[in-house]
Amino acid sequence: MDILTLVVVLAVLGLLVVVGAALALVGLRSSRSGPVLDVRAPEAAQAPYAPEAPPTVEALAPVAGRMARLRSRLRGSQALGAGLLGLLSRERLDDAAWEEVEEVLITADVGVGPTRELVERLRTRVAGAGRRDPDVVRALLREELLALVGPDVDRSLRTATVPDGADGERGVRPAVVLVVGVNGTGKTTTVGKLARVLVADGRTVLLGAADTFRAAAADQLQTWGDRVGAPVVRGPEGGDSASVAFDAVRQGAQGGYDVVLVDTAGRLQNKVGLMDELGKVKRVIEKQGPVDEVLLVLDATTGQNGLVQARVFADVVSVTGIVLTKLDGTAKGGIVLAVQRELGVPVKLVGLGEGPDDLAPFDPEVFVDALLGD
Ligand SMILES: Nc1nc2c(ncn2[C@@H]2O[C@H](COP(=O)(O)OP(=O)(O)OP(=O)(O)O)[C@@H](O)[C@H]2O)c(=O)[nH]1
Ligand SMILES: [Mg+2]
Repeated sequence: MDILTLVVVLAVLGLLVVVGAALALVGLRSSRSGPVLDVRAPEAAQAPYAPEAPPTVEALAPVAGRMARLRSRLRGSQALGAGLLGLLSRERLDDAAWEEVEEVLITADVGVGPTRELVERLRTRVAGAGRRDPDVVRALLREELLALVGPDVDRSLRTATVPDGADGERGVRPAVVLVVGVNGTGKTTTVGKLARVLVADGRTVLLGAADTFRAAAADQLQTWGDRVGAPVVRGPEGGDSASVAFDAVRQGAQGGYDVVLVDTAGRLQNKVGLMDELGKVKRVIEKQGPVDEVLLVLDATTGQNGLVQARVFADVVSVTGIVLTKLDGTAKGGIVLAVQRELGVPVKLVGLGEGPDDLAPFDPEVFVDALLGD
């Protein structure tokens, strides 16, 4: 009898275990089946989202450390560092040797003024140092190059929203960035890359396609906007670029955006009509409030020619920062020194390639180390 009871109890327990396991399995399956079901019924699951689905915004590679890529991309830069160090480590450093140092620097687009200054200071310091082993010379050269680049200059981009002085009630207005430069320097690409960094930083960005010369120009900006999740304000092809810029800034303020980036048409600095038009673009925007940042985009591979452009643009729109693009395609990084000296305006960003993440905040130390082929 007792044994029979035990057998019955065991059988009941066994049954409970089996039923429990089966229930657990079914529960697990059904909880997993949620998303699967959604996928099988796209009409029901996706319909409400589809019309407003944001474009697929690409993930962003970290901005920090991007500048370090310059070392490998500043093609042939080692030649500058090695050339200078070779010269400076010579047994005899006579006038002829110093002239060669000057030549190397000028060939690297450092510019005559900054080169003279650098050589002057180096001569004094090398003479004072007494010994001239490569490490000492290298340290001196690094220090002097860095001093010339300006390690303490404020290179921050004014892209934070700004307290709206005109109407305290409204609180803040978007930061307005105007991007200018000659044809093909990389303006549109820079606007796209910059929008990408800002959006990844949690900022809302509106793009203004004030390059109304070609429909393709606005399309190119639109492609960037779609990639990064920033809407684009466009105008009719051949329309007035100042009014598109004005609209973009107005819509940026009305829509509560953090930043409005305005792309402009490439124009040669010697085309007076086009330069006047650029001045108008800026003045028209300023009817609503100040332009916080005017970025002049210069192609590093154009060397000293870039300086001529820089001067004229600075006269027309008072540039606040320089974006030096295509540094990946030149051995002549010295243009950084020359252009800053020329305009008294810092290089704030550098383009290191055509890819979406190839834009870096300019870092003087990393730059000098890249020049020296550290
Ligand atoms: N290697 C390299 N190419 C770049 C860089 N920045 C831009 N480019 C390329 O330069 C070309 C011109 O770039 P855009 O952004 O269209 O130049 P833009 O100044 O807007 O040209 P316009 O509107 O015609 O005046 C494109 O092929 C870009 O991919 C860079 O930092 N490195
Ligand atoms: Mg363009």
